[in-house]
Amino acid sequence: HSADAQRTDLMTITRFVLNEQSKHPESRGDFSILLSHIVLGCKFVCSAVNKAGLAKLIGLAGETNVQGEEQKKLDVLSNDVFIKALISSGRTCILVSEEDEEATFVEPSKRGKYCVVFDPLDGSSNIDCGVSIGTIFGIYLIKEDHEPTVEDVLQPGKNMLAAGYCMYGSSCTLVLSTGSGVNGFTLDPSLGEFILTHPDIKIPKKGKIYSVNEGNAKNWDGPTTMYVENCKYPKDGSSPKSLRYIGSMVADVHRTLLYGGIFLYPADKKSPNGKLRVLYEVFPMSFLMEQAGGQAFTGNQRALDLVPKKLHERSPIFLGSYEDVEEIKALYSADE
Ligand code: AHM
Ligand code: MG
Repeated sequence: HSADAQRTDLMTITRFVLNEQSKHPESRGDFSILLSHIVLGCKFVCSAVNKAGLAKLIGLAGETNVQGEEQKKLDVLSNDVFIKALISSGRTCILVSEEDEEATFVEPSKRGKYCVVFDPLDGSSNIDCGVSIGTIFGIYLIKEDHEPTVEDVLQPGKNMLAAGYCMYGSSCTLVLSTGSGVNGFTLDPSLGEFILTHPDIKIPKKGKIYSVNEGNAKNWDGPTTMYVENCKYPKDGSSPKSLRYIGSMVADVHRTLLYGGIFLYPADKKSPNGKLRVLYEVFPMSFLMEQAGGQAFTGNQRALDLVPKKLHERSPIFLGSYEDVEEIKALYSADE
């Protein structure tokens, strides 16, 4: 019975978000419109990523096309598509992208109340070998009583209204939270629609996997070193954890969300603030983790409490299952 309902009564992401918004009588559908433009960007990137290998074969990438212009790299192309889709939604005022040094301020005639921070194509070093990559985004609401400034996005992650990512993997999966839990949608290519496939995702309380670039180990600080040592040689007699590291944040976080465990990008001597960017990598993923019942920690505070001072600021990050993050928190507070 319910299987039949699934097949004939399709819960698309648009329908899902409209349902959610109808609980807020003040909502005028603006968020649904914004989201549908983000979804358009994701579908475009998905299609481009799927063709990436082929494009090389038929001579598209890195060559000049008929108009004599150089073909754009996939990350630049993805950025252009997202910027245009977001502006044309008529619902945004400030856009911060990993690809652009400066924030984009939307001209008044096309302006709306949302600020979107995003990494259009994260993990792009994985494109050429066909490994999963993704788009990450976070959404803030601006107070409509002033001209937009960068201060409107230099806000702690807990002020985000929504966050999500889209993973271009063996399937195309969009994971979204609007602040009341986390839901996952899978693109049905034959329909061109994202369908609810992972309702109300909760991360396991504790996991059996740790995920970190261990090649940086010689430069780690004490607590990170001790934590990873504990994963391999647990002192309490429990089994060691497995190591999984793709090097693509969306894929590593997605696995962590579904299977449990911990993802770490710690500080090290060479990168004292880690590698990952606060606004469009650390915050959205931390928002999703908390909404799924996990935690996100920077090494000295709850990640979502951090107040960024610069658009492209970095921070160390430890996120995942509640109990696993508790352990790293204990190591850092013992170290103080
Ligand atoms: P990018 O924004 O230049 O693609 O870098 C971000 C990526 C993340 O997806 C991933 O978690 C991390 O870099 C991996 O870094 P490393 O190769 O140092 O392990
Ligand atoms: Mg990135």
